[in-house]
Amino acid sequence: MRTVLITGASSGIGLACANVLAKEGYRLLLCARREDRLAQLKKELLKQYPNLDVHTFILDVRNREEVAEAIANLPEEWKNIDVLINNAGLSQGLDALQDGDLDDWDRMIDTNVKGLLYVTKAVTPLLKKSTNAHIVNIGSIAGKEVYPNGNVYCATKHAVDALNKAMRIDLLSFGIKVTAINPGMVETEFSEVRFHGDKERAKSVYTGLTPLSGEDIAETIAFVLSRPAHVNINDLLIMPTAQANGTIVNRK
Ligand code: NDP
Ligand code: 8X3
Repeated sequence: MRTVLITGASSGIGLACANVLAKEGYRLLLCARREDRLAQLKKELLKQYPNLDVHTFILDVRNREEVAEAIANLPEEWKNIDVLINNAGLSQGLDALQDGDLDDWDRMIDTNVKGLLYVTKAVTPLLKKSTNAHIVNIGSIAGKEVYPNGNVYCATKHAVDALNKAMRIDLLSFGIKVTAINPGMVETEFSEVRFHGDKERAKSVYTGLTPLSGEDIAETIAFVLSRPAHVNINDLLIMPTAQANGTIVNRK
């Protein structure tokens, strides 16, 4: 039975991955900053899958000491990680570069780039021991294109794109698979976080179209993880049918 560590499991894509991979029979290591959300998720998962092996812990991926300690202090039976899903991430603000907020920039760079690196560095020694190791990095269409006012968020996701390629090179000799999943619009808490809690503005992002759901992405990840040992899917770009690219959307 494979063990998967999912960062940012308290919401959206990460939470959907927890649900889908629980159904697939994985052992789940789930982390995020919001303890109450993780506790609730664990309760719901165990209600649905009473035999599920699940362990949750609080983690702010921006804190390098916290990341190293959290992984080092995992209970012994949770140190056999096979799959890492680098999902924790966020966008903050949607302003022209000259109007951008420096704190928003720091939060995005610290979470999406540095956090992903800290977690990967801490978990890699455990992945090296697995005979079936896989890292899935959640990038974005924003890592493939730059759209108006996307500036720093796009830069962080371009960095994820580069790191995904770098990991595939550097970890090749250990047999660790590395996959980038790059979604377009997925309706999660993402836009609410981007717009600093403005629910109306967040909702308007998805008006007049059917966006992707967290489950759509989670099911794709389950497929990627289920390929035979000799097959790796390097990079996937997944969009709602109504979205052509980062800027062109067909709203009805
Ligand atoms: P959500 O806001 O619903 O979920 C984000 C998750 O990341 C939450 O569980 C949050 O948990 C966690 N997180 C944020 N900051 C930190 C931190 N410092 N330390 C640990 N965990 C953190 O958004 P999504 O599910 O949509 O986002 C997941 C990933 O998907 C992100 O990397 C995002 O960039 C990417 N993505 C999203 C798209 C979309 O349209 N929604 C499209 C393309 C990519 P908590 O707050 O409890 O810490
Ligand atoms: C999230 C999707 O289009 O806002 O990465 O960049 S988008």
